[in-house]
Amino acid sequence: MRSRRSFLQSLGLTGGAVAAATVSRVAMAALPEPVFQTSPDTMAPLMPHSGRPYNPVVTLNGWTLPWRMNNGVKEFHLVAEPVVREMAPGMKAHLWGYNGQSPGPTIEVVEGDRVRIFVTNKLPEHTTMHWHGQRLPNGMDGVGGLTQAPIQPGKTYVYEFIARRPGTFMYHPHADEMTQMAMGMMGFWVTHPKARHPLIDEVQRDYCFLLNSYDIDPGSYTPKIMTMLDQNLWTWNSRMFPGIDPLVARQNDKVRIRIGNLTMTNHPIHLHGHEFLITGTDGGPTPKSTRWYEVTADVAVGQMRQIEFVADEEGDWAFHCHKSHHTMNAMGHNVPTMIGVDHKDVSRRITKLIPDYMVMGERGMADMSEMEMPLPDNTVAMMTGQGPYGSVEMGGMFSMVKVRKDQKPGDYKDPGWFKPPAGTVAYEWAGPLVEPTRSMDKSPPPNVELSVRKPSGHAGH
Ligand SMILES: [Cu+2]
Repeated sequence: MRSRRSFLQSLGLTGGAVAAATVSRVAMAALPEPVFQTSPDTMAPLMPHSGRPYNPVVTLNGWTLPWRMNNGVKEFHLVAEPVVREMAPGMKAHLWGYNGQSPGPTIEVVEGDRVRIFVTNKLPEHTTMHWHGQRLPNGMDGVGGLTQAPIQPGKTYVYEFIARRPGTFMYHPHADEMTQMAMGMMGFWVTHPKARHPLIDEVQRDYCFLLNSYDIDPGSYTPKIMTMLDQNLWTWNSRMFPGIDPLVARQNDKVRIRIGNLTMTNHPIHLHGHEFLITGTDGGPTPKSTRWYEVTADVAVGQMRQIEFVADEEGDWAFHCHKSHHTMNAMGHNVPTMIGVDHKDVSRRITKLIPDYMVMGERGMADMSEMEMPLPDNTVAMMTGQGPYGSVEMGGMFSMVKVRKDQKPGDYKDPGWFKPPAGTVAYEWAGPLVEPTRSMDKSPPPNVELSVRKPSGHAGH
């Protein structure tokens, strides 16, 4: 993770250039210069330099789009274009996104802001932009054919509306949606409250990310867009474990995590070690009377959930989708279950023909993460990620909430592995083992034989 300073340097925005008010009047009449990002790192929060103040969010493995003020209007420039996204070290995907990345940059505004967004289409086909969850004039809703003509390649459209409701939203195309969302076109939108809000608490850490999924064969780069449910890559902001940064907190920080789902299935997002409240959806803050504690929040397709908790337990707490197939990277489907199958004899015979033949899965699949099996180019092992005690055997939608006493306020750097106090880690029993006692051992059951009645009516033998 890089500092905000190096982020701005990389954007050429340090010094006076960051003060958008200095842009000349001629430039004001032109399109705002689009800002691009090439790094998949989590960027430090973008402190507002103009307009109403707010506490910015941190986009997991992402960034917030800078804006300029133009006569009191907040102006952004999104460019829809093909991008290369590193999904994890060792794997790059050829996606479609915005301003150099998939997902596109997060847009942060304040309740009551008048917002003008320029959308330039550099894709080979038409697109539109839908502002999911927003109250806006019907003609700004971005549904191709229904509320506007599609944006043809090379053209720029202007969307303008007032951000009326504070909350957690997203943006995505509403034109050839199946293709464009399967290719990674989406982004996050946060509207901050303009004043203290009875249902929106102040937090010290405010994270956001989108759930997305892809079907990219190992060794290839472009998603198979026709896949409906059997995607092989389950990602947060187009990143998969071990490529997803940890969510870092100082002990006793109040933490908010905003999650939106643009995949084709639901994701029960589970946090270890803490209970949280669901404080908001894309419909806005939830009434207090509807909140109860959970450790898993199911985020259905097209939904957003905003969870909040006090990070009062130190440690490296797993944070992941609870569908166990979604915490894995690309794997072969249609693999038979081999647990309990003795393939010694058959493998001896196969090895005579194929010397490199490997027996897999007869003790479960954990061996997969230990095997140094050669992988094809451009893929990531199915179960991987080294922890302090060995392989974490995870992939896909998995990360950690790292809570530390000595994490500085506003410091989002990965603090490394948790060093637990002595005597607080599960350990191996070193004493004698006892034979298991079962109630049936004392009085063996009578010798029961199954009497099978065949359909013909005759008793079987
Ligand atoms: Cu999932």
